[in-house]
Amino acid sequence: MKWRGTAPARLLICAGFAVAAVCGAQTNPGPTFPPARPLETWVNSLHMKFVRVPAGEFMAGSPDSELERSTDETQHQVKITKPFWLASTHVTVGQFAIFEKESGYRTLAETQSWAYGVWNDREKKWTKLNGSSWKNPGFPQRDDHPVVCVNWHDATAFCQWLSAKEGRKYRLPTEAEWEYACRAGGTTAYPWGNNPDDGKGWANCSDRTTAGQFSLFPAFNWSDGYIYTSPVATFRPNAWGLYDMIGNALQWCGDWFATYPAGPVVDPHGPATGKERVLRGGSFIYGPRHCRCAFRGRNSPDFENFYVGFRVLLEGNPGVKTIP
Ligand SMILES: [Ca+2]
Repeated sequence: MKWRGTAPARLLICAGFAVAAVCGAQTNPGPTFPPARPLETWVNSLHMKFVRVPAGEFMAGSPDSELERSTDETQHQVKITKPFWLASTHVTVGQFAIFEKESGYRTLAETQSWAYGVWNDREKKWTKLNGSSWKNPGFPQRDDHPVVCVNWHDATAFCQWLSAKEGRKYRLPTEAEWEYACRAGGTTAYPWGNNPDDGKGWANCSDRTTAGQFSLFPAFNWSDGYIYTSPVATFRPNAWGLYDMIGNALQWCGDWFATYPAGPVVDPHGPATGKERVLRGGSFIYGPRHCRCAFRGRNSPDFENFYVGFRVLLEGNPGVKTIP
């Protein structure tokens, strides 16, 4: 996404490989909650759990009254005509490792030996962090953490590989599908309501745990116990049983970014061409503004950073295989 704001020197230190030593290890994961009653679920060959999301309608974007809203969030009605299956969590480090091992694929960060990871405050953009990739994002990760430092092409390649492997059609969700699933029938700014102070236990965002670490933007006024990524499904799921729709790592969507329409739309999937792909869901370095359900991030499809990951969507019926 694009950054607007100032970055203290502390952030730049923590973006480097000395992160763990400088900033300390992960701390207490915080409270746990029983999962919300899920809809119909299914598990694939990588042990990825999917939730069946029903067709329906919702209001995308944010009302003018929403605090911290951006002007690109024009509220409009969206109709989703077909049910789909959405992974209940991000793609994890362990799942991405299987992908690379079986396919031989290598991410752009690996082949070029760097990812974006150092914020240049003078030029207001991310710059190279040499040696950074999903295998070494600059902080400790386990196999059950969301994979990061993957760009849009890497995420799409994962979907294509998994589709061929299983004979099913996996892809990135559209921006509309993502927001529909994030809201899960709700209309509030956050999955927990409209008050950012009520989010404790719901998400891994920039919080009191990260105070002094990631302060490009104001942090939430609670502690979630994690400075960097957390194991997927650590925090409370939304009403449809989906974890980390807000927080942990940003999620690539399939669409090119474009201005929202003012009127109702059916199954929108973005323009045919563009310069930036959509990123949704906030991350562990974001505070109240960027962790709203309606917030729209975006960046070049070649962009990879230590707070960017993805989750996948399965089209159709998982019991019906397609011809590879
Ligand atoms: Ca956090």
